[in-house]
Amino acid sequence: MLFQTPLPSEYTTLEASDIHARIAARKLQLGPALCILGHHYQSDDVIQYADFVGDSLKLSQQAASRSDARFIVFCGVHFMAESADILSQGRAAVILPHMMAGCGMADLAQDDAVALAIDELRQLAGGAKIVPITYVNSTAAIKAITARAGGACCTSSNVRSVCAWAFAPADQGAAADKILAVPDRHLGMNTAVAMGFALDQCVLYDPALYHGGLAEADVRRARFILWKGQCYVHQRFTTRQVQAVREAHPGIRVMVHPECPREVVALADASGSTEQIIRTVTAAPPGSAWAIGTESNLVNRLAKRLPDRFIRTLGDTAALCIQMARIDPVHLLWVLDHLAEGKIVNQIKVPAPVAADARRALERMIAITP
Ligand code: CIZ
Ligand code: SF4
Repeated sequence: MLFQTPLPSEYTTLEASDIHARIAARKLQLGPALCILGHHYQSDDVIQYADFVGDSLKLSQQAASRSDARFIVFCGVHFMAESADILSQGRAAVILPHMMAGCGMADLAQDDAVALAIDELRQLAGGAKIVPITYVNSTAAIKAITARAGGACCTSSNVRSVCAWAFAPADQGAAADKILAVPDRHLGMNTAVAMGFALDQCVLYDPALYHGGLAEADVRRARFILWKGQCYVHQRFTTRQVQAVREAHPGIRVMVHPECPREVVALADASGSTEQIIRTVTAAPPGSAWAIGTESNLVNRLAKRLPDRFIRTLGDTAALCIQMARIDPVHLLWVLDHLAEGKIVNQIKVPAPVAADARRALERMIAITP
């Protein structure tokens, strides 16, 4: 976790209305040189200032296409700002308003541990080809390792196409015998099941254990080797909640994110990435009812935007990502004030050799995406 300089007291004592007025003034002053990106999991307090709202890939592509922007302020988490920096190739300075906005899941995979896992698994696999497929929720260093090992990145929208590419023969894909899915075991498992693989063709690699806790026979049997990582926000959704919401609201449709456990995805009516959830519920008829298993800021915003539908979160308590919540208006103001004075604080800059390889893993994914 990176260190965030505590804000001076002149910031921490500001009233919300002053913060709002000052951010609005800074946006006007900085004009087209400034581009503020807001991830779907950010609160409305922050989203109101975003020039673009989207998932991490869409936002990074937006960052890459804005040739007039010199400063990209990324209201999201660290790995997203890294991807924006990698894809914008030095055209703009990418800034994260709070340096401790990490990702609980990305933190569960360290680059040296992933490199070691690839070596170990290749030894245990007895000549079978293992290709890493890395969820974008990971450090740039792991994306770079992925490219060097012949793999690609994926998002929750395109994971199936990327895994199909991995298994395709060498003239169309990576000719993998096995995929190492990093770092989200649930996304990996849900994808394997959706592609028709059996549960016993999926094994868990625990980086805390020797050889990931796997014997040679486990690796030989497996088609999907799942890194033992997960998102605490999505992991908490349960099949009991799906049953309870159906009892309370007969006819309600349940849609969950594929970072949720397999049993929950299996019981839900549908699953999909943030963009797919928004698209599905927006296209649904007025009067329809939805229980959504993902971060609550997205669900609450969708409910506000579509008042003619009944939309609620799955479960009785809010599912909040505390790392996302570290980005707040006062930290946004603090970075904008510095920019207005010609100073850049909290810049996210991926070292050039890492960025070049990580870009290959991201570009491979973009080329595969239908
Ligand atoms: O890639 C993203 O933005 C995340 C974290 C989730 C999603 O489903 O879009
Ligand atoms: Fe990471 Fe989960 Fe937060 Fe997404 S919701 S940024 S996966 S901790």
